[in-house]
Amino acid sequence: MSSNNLITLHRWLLSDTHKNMENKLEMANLFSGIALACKITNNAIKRAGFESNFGLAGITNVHSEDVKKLDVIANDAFKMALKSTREVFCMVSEEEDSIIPVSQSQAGNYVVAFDPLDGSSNLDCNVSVGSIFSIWSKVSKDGHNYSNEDVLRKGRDMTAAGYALYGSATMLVLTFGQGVYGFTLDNHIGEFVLTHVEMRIRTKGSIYSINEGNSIYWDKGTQEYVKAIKSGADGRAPYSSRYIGSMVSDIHRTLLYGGIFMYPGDTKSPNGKLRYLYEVAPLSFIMEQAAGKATNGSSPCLDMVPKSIHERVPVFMGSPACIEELLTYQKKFNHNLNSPHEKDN
Ligand code: AFP
Repeated sequence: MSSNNLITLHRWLLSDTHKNMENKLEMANLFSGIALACKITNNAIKRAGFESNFGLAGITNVHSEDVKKLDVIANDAFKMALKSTREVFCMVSEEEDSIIPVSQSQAGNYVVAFDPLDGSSNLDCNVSVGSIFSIWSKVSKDGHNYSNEDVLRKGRDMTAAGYALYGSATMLVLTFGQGVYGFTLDNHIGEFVLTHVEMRIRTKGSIYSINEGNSIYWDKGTQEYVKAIKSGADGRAPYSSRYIGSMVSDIHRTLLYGGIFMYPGDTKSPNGKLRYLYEVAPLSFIMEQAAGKATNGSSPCLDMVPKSIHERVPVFMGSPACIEELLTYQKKFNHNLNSPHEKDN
């Protein structure tokens, strides 16, 4: 290791970097739980081939998707590690139908929504996957009883958010609303170490990321925008296409190299595929904190309030100039469409 300024996640959380951060100790504790869950998940993924943990668990989840064995392991790891911090009031997981309670003796002040293993259809072929989480302060004043009000939250009211990327290296990228920081897991010492300080996305980029297999179903604005950027309209060089199909990986690349990630609504799925509380909202928070933009096509994603815990929303995020240009196409060609959020989920 060459750095002479070795800062672990734990030391960074307790440092003076975030002078205005309220409840620093609670956050440090909560993040030690998240880091633990990410390390357990990382280890399970890397060892899956030896421990027969690739493949299906034999059940489907609330979204009617086949659950993988590793989905179950990651979900259990997040629930256990978060509960044991005693900072969590209640949780929402991509893998579970309803709000997950925390017993009164273990309960704290924060609501955590997470996708324990996002992109899990990529697992069996060793393509990068991730975990995503968002954290809000609880709203309920009524002792231990949580309500929908605690979890159906506006993205902009988030306290913190982040993701783990299980790629060629494992990273934890997070924000408390004071910039974006990235930590890389040093497997030799088992610690996340600060490697990316104040991450910022490029103003412009020339990579687009979208599942083009759905292009015949897209709205006209998205179709015309993608046609323009890939054909070199207005004299520019055509954009490159990159799509992994794991949101964390596609967003991480977009954050580092610039460009645009899109999962629009379409005629098959009017609100797209991605879920607000534990995919779109936390990654929008990261994107805005890195000086990027995230929109549902008509308003910033962070200004939305979901109506249900697994609500899906269309999303376009990335370099600000790319998002601005996309919005001009949306405005020009989609003038007859309702706001995507208004459509039935
Ligand atoms: P899985 O967890 O089922 O692999 O879904 C991954 C995901 O939710 C998100 O990570 C991707 O960006 C998106 O779905 C990919 O969806 P398509 O396969 O429809 O392109």
